[in-house]
Amino acid sequence: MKDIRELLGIEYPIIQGGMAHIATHELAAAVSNAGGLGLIGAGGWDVNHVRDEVRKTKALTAKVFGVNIMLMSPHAAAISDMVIEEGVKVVTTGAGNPGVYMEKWKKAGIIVIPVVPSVAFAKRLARGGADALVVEGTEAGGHIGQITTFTLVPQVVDVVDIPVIAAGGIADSRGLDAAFALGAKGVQIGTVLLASDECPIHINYKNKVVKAKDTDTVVTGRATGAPVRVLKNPMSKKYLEMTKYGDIGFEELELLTLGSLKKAVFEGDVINGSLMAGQSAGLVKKIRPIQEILDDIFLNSRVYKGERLWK
Ligand code: TUI
Repeated sequence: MKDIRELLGIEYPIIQGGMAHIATHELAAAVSNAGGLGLIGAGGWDVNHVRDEVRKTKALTAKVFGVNIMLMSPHAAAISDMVIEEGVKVVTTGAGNPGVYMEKWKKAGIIVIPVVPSVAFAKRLARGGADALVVEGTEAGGHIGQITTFTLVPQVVDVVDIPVIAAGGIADSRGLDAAFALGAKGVQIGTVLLASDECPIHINYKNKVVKAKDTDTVVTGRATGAPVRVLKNPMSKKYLEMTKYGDIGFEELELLTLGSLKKAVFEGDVINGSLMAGQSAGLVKKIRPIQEILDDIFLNSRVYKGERLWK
C-alpha cells in the first residue's frame, strides 16, 4: 500500500480538518507550508467564495493543498465542478455521501478522500473508488458519528485495502502513535490547530480551547439528527435544555444556532457562539505556530523515531 506521504506529495502524514469558516486560505497554506496537507473548508460558502480561497491559497504556497466539501451544503455540486476547473489536487468530503461526484473527480485525476464515521460507509466508498479514507471518531469536533476512534479505526482497517487516516482525539505525538498502532497510515487534526498563531479565528475562541478540560465538550443536535460537538458555554447549555424533552421545533433550534458558529469565529462571542471543538481540547495547552505543532506531532512520535513501544 502506498504511503500517504507519497500519495499526496507531503512530508508529514498529517492532514488538516476542513473546518467550516475556520479552514481559510491562511490556515490551509500554513499547514501545507509546514509539511502537512492543508485544506480549505468549503462549509456553507458559495462556489465563488471557495474559488477565491483556492486562488488565494495558490498564491501563498507552492505545495499541494486540498478542498474539503461539506456535502450538506446547497453549493456542494457547483464546488465539485470548480475544484476540477481550478486543478485542485485533493478533495476530502464530509457530512454526506460523495458517491455522485466520484467518477468525475477520478477522471480529472483528483485524489478523493471521504471522511467516514462508520464501517458500512467506509466499505461502500472504498468500493466506489476512494483513494484513502479519513476515519473520524466521535471524539472529533463539529458534526460527528457515534463510534470512538479507538474502536472504529481498526474495524475499518480490517475491511478496506486503501490507506486509513485516523481523526478524532489526536492532538500530539502520542495520538499519532496510537493511530498508527491501530493500523492508520496518517492522522487528521483540527482542534489543536484552532490554537495556532495562523488560525484566523477570534482570540477568545482560541483561549476557550486552551482553557478547556477533558469534560468541557458536549454534543448538541442529537435530537435533530445532526450531532455536533462543541465546547460547553451558555449557548450549548441552552440548546441542550431546549432539546431535553424532544418537544422543540426544528425551526426554533435553527434560529438559535443560525450564525452561531460565525459569531464565535468572527466576533469572539463565547456566550452565544457555537465553539466547535473536539475532546482533544483538553490536551491543548497553548497557542503555537503551526510549524511547531506539526513538528511536535511527527518528529516526537515513536513511529518516526523508530522506537519500540515496549521497554
Ligand atoms: O463533516 C464533518 N464535520 C463537520 S461538517 C460541519 S458543518 C455542519 N454544522 C452543523 C451541522 C451539520 C454540519 C461541522 N463539522 N465530519 C465528517 C463527518 N461526516 N462526520 C459525520 C459524517 C457523515 C455523517 C453522515 C458522513 C456521512 C453521513 O451520511 C452518509 C449518507 O448515507 O448520506
